Amino acid sequence: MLVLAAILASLVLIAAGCGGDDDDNGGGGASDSSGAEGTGADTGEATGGGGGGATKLKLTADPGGGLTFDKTELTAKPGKVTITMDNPSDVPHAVEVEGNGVEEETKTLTNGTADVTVNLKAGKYEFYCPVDGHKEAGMKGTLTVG
Ligand SMILES: [Cu+2]
Repeated sequence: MLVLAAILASLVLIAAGCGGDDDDNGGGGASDSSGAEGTGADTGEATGGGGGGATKLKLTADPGGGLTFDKTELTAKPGKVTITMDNPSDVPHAVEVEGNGVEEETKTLTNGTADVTVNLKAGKYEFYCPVDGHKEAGMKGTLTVG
């Protein structure tokens, strides 16, 4: 009987040991959560990297309400190009980028900034204000990518 009791006691200890292992597995689960956080950090890095690789350009509309941008020539490297339009006037403006199958524009606004991001290959593109009559009045220019 004493031997049997000793065996039973051993089994209980083994069972307890298994329980301990389960707890360790729980700890492993916690490690997985850390891994998920790591993935989140990676996404942040990827976003930061994309921002670093993108060309950022700025165009400012005439503060006095004239139909002009402050630049008629823009240059960028191939890839993502973000154009931020600053319109400090009460006249609504936007910026549209067009060429080589690309046609994207910012929203039209007054007294504020808007931006548009396009993925461009090397080549020449046109940028202009799509508001009626503004392009014809001179709110246009050339964006050279290369
Ligand atoms: Cu305009």
